Amino acid sequence: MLTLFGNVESGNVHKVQMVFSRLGLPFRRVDVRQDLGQPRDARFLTINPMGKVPAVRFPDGDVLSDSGAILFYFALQTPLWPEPRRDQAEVLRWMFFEQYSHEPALAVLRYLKRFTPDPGAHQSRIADLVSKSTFALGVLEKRLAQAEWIAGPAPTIADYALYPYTRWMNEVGFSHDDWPAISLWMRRVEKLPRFLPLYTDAAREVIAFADYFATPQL
Ligand SMILES: N[C@@H](CCC(=O)N[C@@H](CS)C(=O)NCC(=O)O)C(=O)O
Repeated sequence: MLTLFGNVESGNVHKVQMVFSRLGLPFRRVDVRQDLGQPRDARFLTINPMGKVPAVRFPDGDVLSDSGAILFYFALQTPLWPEPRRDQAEVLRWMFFEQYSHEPALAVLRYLKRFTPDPGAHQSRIADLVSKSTFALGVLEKRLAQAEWIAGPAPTIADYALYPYTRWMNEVGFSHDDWPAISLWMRRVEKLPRFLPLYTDAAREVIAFADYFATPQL
């Protein structure tokens, strides 16, 4: 069985859970918690030397990390990855936007506001991230006012990549009501087959960090 390393508070991990759920792929999850510094724990660095979740371990021991690479790997030859070359480039264009302009603003803002003990100590950084998040949401709003799905006529992994941190905008001070096209798109995503809501788990089994590394199994 596949093993997913990560936790349910992470949007990058949730993207992978959503796609596994959509594709009906069974997996177990090893709970790797950022709040405990576990992605940088020496034991986890033997799994992903980049020190980040998500990572996926295949039954033969091979490990693939980074949400975009994982989504691509599993979406190939499914309807979530289009055939025409230009459409493939469009999916990548939005996934790169997510990783460079969207997630570094919205996810880091959420981290500072929700998971640091004193968000007040980060006020100027927070102000900068609010501005960058507003811009990124504006880009999405314009796109989704003209298109039903992020990267073309049908849902792709770009929609899954952009959903979690966009949906969590309300955790960092934005209101869904101010972004009507994004809100309609989120509802469309939520109606896709086997949609997995945020903070829920599609794993068959959840293994605690210490237990997994006491007796690592493939
Ligand atoms: N580009 C990576 C980013 C992954 C990432 O930033 N993961 C965070 C959790 S959402 C993490 O593991 N942070 C731990 C750390 O930086 O120590 C991806 O999309 O998978």
